[in-house]
Amino acid sequence: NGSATAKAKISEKIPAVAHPLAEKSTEIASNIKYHAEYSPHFSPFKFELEQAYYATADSVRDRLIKQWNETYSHYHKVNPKQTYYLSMEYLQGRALTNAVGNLDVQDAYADALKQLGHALEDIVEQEKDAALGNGGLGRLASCFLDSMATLNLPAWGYGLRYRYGLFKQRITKAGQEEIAEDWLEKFSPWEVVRHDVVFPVRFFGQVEVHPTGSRKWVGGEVIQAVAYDVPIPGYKTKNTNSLRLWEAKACAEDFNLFQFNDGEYESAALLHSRAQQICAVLYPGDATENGKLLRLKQQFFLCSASLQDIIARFKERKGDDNEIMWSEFPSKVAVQLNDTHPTLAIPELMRLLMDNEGLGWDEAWNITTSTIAYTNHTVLPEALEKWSQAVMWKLLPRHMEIIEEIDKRFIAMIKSTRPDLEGKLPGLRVLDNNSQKAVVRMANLCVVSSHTVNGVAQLHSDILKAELFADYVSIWPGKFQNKTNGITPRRWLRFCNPELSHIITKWLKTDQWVTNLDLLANLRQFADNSDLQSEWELAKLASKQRLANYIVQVTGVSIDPNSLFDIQVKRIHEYKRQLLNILGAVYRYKKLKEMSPEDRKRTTPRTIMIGGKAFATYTNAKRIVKLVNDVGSVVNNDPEVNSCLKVVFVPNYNVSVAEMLIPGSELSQHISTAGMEASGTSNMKFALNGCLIIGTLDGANVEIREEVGETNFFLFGATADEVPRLRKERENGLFKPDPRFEEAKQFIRSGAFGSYDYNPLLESLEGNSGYGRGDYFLVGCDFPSYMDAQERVDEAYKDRKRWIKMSILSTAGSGKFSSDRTIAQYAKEIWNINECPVPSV
Ligand code: B1N
Repeated sequence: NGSATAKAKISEKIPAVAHPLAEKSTEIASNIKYHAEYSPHFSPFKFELEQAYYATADSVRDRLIKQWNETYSHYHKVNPKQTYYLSMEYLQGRALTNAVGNLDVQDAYADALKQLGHALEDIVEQEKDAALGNGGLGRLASCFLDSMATLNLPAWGYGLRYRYGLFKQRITKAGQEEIAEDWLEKFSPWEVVRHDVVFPVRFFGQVEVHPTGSRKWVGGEVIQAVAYDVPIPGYKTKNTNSLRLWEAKACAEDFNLFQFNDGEYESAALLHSRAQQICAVLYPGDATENGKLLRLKQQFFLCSASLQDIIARFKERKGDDNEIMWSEFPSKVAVQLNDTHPTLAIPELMRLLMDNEGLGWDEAWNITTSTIAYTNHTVLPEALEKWSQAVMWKLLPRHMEIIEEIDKRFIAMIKSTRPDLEGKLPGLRVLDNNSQKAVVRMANLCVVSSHTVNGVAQLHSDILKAELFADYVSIWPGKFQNKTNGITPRRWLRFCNPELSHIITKWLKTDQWVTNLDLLANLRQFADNSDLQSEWELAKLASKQRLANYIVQVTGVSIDPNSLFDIQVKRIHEYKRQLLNILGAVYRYKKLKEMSPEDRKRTTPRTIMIGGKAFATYTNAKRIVKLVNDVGSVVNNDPEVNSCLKVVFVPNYNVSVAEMLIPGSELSQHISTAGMEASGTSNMKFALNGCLIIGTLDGANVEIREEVGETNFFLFGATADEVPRLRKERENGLFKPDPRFEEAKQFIRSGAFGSYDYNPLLESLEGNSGYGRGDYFLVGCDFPSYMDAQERVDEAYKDRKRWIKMSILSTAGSGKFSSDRTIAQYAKEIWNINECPVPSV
């Protein structure tokens, strides 16, 4: 890049006098320049893209810190009830665009950077994604933080500061390769270490019983949790909340100088290296668990540090009479568990209240159960966490005592109040001593100990109530709720799709939709207006062009912006059925090959893009990645079909890639086996950006279809209540595969896409029994209706006006899926908290 050196000098005309909260672009430019010169991260006076990014981020951070401190003091003064969201995952993505957008200084910063020889679009690209999560569950947590701040809610996130986030995916001839993602390689300008916020967290050890009968956990190893805070600005509001990420550290005393001087370097620093392991990597599973001690340590580390911090804050904010009123704890604190991963918060809160604060069981139990609420995110049996009791006794002996007591009291309660359920106790208990390995069932512990349990879409919550938690519902009918997921309209429309945003604002004559997404419904009245339609089409085309440029840059495949852009991006999992998609593509390719050139010209040209990461040890998922790439290599290099079909695997799908793909999409696939995807959230992002959905009646698809209208949704496939019968029928050999399905599989087997052995993958769709075999996910059953729906898509796309209208109606129907709506419901119906806006003085 020849102009880089020309840009590399900081404009000499601009003085480095910094007003940290400058409003005018020239002052902002001098502020950025100040940071470039005086911040110690780089040699001074070098001002290439990277230095410019860090200097810009530092300048933006100054603004955030001011609001952030004001927010903390305001909450401290008002002392409202506050929510603490506990999550092992946050998928924050990049922060710069979001920060300048929420602060409403985007134009001023763009202008300032221009004066300094840079474009804001290039600067934001310098930032590495903070990928401290795996997929939907982690991204949901990040959308929730954005909405909590925007709604001025006193609500924070707690998580872990993983050194390495989700792996980077590289595609080679062999398929997916995982590379460690060093997001902190240089440093993150968005985090502030709080050297004064440090809590000890113990592992192992034993329980000491005092003559008074009180119990205390002692011995073992103690590791320090240090707070790193990330500011979470709300959109056009002063409220700036915190995401507090814990990092593990050993004490200086733990370093054994004697051993070190004896040359035993490794053992001298044993505890230091153990501490480092705790936050070294994000657990790379999504919906699967493998019982690793380190994962359990991570979970406890998050829970213990966060609860000690919460209790310390509660004590600090005690009333004038200086007395700590523990009974008031639940009216000051709400704790939300993001799935069962932070379940240990339950016994840890009990332990802290009883052993440290001297409360009795009943009082501690009342406080705990009125403080904690639990969100379930999956019904997949392999994702329901179970921890070995033996491992737990070793690592957390005091917590196991408490869990045993919870289990014992639950049994007693059932026996005395619900004798009819006694026969079901083995399945309802927290402890499972029946199976070969005695385990703790974390979901059961959560249900028994929470005041509220919720699912993440209506269908999912209904399934929880009817199946997984049915007997608990009969015990506590009022405990179970639904909170349909949502996404933040800031990141997922306003900032990632400025073209469409401007059109919406123009036609609605207001930009209020950014914080009141229901206003999008007013677009319906213009859906037939040809002016809006042509503006809409142009905006889509611009995003498609941008996406096409990106695709050729990362894959070398050039795609045609006039073809139908069809996208499926999500973690690779058999239940999400990327196989159904690629088998459909294979069949389409085969038919195109068989057609006459004239017939081929009459087809709807398509670009099928598939992206997502496979869990490193999930063999079939990795085979799917390989298959998509192999199909792409053949199809994209076949001159006969080249103008009608492309198949692209989009590498390294992450938040930033999503921000590029979603605005450029026209059709997206949400095609999981009904009943298996708890909600899905990318479906909402696509619909919001005017992308039509081809999908099953699963998760939030059901509600999206209701909102956008059934004529604007390409529905196919079995429903959740048909699935058990269809599986049975397969087992009994009653399933007759569609000839198109057989043809697609046979084509792969014929070696049309190379010599890799796809038999094991294809066999998972055949046979008639067993999990993972016998087509458990019903790809074969749904194939014909899927292909029919795809034909309806091709037909619909030929009528551009009709398609654009459907696209407008899709956006217009997406208002419900704002995470602002979701969070407002949590605040009112679960947390019982109120907004606490920071006054603008
Ligand atoms: O949570 C999302 C939902 O939209 C998705 O449908 C759901 O699949 C996802 C173990 C999970 N459920 N369970 C997980 C993540 C990590 C892990 O180690 C399970 N992720 C979901 C948001 O509600």
